[in-house]
Amino acid sequence: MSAVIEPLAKTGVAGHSVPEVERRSALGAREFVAKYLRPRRPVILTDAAAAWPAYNRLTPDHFRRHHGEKRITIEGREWRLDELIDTLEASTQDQPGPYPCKFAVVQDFPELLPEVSPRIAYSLPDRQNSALLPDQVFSGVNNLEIFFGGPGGRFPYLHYDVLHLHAWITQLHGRKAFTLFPPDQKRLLYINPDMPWQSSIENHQQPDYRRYPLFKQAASRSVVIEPGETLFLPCGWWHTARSLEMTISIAFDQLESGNWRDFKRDFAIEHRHGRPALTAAVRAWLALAGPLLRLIETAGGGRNTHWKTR
Ligand SMILES: O=C(O)CCC(=O)C(=O)O
Ligand SMILES: [Fe+2]
Repeated sequence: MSAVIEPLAKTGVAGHSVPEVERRSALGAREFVAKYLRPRRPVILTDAAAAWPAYNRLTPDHFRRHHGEKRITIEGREWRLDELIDTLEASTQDQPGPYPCKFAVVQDFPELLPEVSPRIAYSLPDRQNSALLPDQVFSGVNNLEIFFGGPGGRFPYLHYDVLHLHAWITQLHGRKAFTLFPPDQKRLLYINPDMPWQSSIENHQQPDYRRYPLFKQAASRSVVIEPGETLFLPCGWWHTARSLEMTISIAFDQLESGNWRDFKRDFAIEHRHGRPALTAAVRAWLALAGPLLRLIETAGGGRNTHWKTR
């Protein structure tokens, strides 16, 4: 059965509509920065991951044959990867398999690192890899993940990526639909007060609009990412995803000068219930590190094409 794809754009209150997400190939680095990164405009890059050995090559069969014995725990149940892929392939839109099924590549699937290297050049610089920033700042952020999904698999909540990081998602296999809400739609998204980067709307892909009348007015745009394509999702863009068929995706985040200020604010919010002295010390350090990092980047630094493995 082919998947039903919802209308591409949902116009919001007062006719607000979200512009189409462009698909670009062979995009120049400067044009990427000027047209998409700085204005915080999403874009689909058709060839950003073309240098990866994995590009258009890693199929479910490949994982079944070469990594079938790998173990993964999803919602308390342990699976072998070959068994999980069989289950996902046999699932349907009406009876979806478990989702999300994901591994932290560096920690749990390091043999995949060469397959998804080098890091996509457009996603550099990345301050997550800077020796100036303690790893603890990024606790809870998985900086490189692989997702497996079957038809109908839905991401559980609407969100923007934690700490206002930019999100990058590359489809290794199969098509995935993303629904995107611009940052200014936040007031219509029923933000979870405890986790301000998440929406509290239940069953958000088919919500009960009587419970969430404002959500009905939110403007959004749906895009389908094809195998080999990469979605760049700027910080603060709310999103959710749905697997249209058997899919394998790679996801990671980026911190650079453009989202630094929002990152610092979200960091303070994230740690508001933590140890006050420690949080204050880290914030003071971040205030110093920002200008230093900018100097380093202006001189061409901070562009490590290796994934952060420490
Ligand atoms: O690919 C997906 O299901 C969405 C992933 C995502 O948005 C995330 O992990 O932050
Ligand atoms: Fe996300």
